[in-house]
Amino acid sequence: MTRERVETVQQSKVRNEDIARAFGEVADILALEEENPFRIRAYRNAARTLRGLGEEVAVMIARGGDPDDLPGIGKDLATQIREMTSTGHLAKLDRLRPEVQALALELCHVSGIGPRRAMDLCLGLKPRPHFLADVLAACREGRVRSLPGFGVVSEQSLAERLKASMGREKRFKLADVQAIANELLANLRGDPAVETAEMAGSYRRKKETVGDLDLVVASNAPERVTRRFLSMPEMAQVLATGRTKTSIVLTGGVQVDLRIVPAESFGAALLYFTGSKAHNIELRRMAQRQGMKINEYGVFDGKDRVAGATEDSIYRTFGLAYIEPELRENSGEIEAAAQGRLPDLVRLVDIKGDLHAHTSASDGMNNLREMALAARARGLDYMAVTDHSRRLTVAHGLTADRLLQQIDAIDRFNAENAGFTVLKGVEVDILSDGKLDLPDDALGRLDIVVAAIHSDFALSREKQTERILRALDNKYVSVLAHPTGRLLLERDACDIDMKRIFRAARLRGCFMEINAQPDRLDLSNAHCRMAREEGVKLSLGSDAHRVGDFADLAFGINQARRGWLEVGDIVNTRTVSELKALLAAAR
Ligand code: DGT
Ligand code: CA
Ligand code: CA
Repeated sequence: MTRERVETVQQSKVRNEDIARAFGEVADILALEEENPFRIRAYRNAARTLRGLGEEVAVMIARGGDPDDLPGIGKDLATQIREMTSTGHLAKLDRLRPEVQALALELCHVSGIGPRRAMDLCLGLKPRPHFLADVLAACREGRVRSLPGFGVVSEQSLAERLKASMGREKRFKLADVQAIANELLANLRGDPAVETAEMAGSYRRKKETVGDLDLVVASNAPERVTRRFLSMPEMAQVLATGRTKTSIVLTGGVQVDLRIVPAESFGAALLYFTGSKAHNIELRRMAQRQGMKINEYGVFDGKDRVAGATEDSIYRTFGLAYIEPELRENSGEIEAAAQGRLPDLVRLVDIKGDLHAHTSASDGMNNLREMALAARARGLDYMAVTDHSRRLTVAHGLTADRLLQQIDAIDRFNAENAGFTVLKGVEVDILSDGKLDLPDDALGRLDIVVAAIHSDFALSREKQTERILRALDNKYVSVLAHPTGRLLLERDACDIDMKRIFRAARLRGCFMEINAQPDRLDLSNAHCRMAREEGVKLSLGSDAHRVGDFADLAFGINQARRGWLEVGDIVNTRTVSELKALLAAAR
């Protein structure tokens, strides 16, 4: 690299995350305008590619690379990436983003009314609304009922939903704040005045969504640490700042609370700010019963601090085993720690294979070989290829014939690549009546059949449950994929009788998936725990659509751990031959 180029790179402040966020917003707006789903998808894919890239695309361009070469990024998007890295702006987004669209988008998200109606509502109201509060006021003044498509009843229900959701806080998916959390930590850890810095709160408990980030720092120079924190490049707004406590909002809208304590209190502060609040309250009760006091500075027996530097020392003071952050929800973990029967939680390194992955034969971005080699490079021993079935035409779903061709291709790959196994599979669509989208003779030729619903999410509890039970009745079905269909912060879980489904699955020898896509995380932690109690085995799947997506397995492991799961609960902790035997036994 020439000196000049190095300087350009250093000057370009546009990070992959900024471009990804802009692309995500373009996709949201296009969706609002009911644009071509493929264009929308192209933007979302590009955003994910950028987020998963090891290198800043600005750096790549500076050294002569072309974003056009990145998977899933065509000419048009490459031009937009160049535009953002050189100007910091995306003119397209600025054109798309007049206030009214932003408001309509927000209205869709919070009120559940469709994109068209939201748009009509925003355009129809005079004076033009700027905030949700203006729309609420219009409802209250009776100005919405006279708009086409609205009436007194819909005006009233809109007002109620607006009121309810405006009281609700905004949340972020864990995957969307991970990069910024790491950046904050790295920045603070770079200061010699910082002895230790850790993320606490729901982020450390690995909840699927977080309300804000909580940072705990050990330092004897809090003023200096605060100054550094306030001068972070991503800082947008200071909410409050004092000697040991500061709250800011970052440019992406995430709030960060910082607490600075002396090193001898670090464990106590980390414990306190990791929470959950319910876990803290239970610990405080326990301390009181033992005649002690606990707060963010330590555990005190009278005036003596008896613990505080580490979390471990605090739990030990109360006679408890160390409790992993993922378990700290006051759902039995404190009793279990007292009785020495905490679960030995599964870890990412225990996972030997991935049981849900797509290739470019359906809607994936990489071919079979690229996916298999990437899975192997991650240390996995096997991977099931589970492309979509024919009914999902948007996803280029496979017919029985194309599936047979893929089976041959997998046989060839396995013959040429010892030491790694590609399992033959499919993600077969469950039709609305519970029948499957491919005939039994096709399914019978596979090692693993992953079944999933992709439509009719709003069926009644009774009908939805019957639909899934019918699908599970097919002896070839091995896994129920993303069982509730939820999309985090977007679509609620569908209404099903999970206990009945778990019981049927156990009898059939069918596994329940933990889908590790950070937008799904389905099953949830609560359902993971329920599955374990019902004796159903779980199957972890990345649902990868590109080579980088295998990293998402870590998000699935978070749910598994939050659901108290151990190695034995998850089938793909087994070797490929053990797994094959298990799959075959269920038929
Ligand atoms: P979030 O941000 O909504 O995803 O959830 P958290 O758990 O990160 O909650 P947050 O940020 O409000 O507070 C961080 C931690 O601080 C929380 O997990 C426990 C502790 N904490 C906050 N408020 C209270 C409280 O009123 N009592 C107790 N005992 N602990 C609290
Ligand atoms: Ca928090
Ligand atoms: Ca907080």
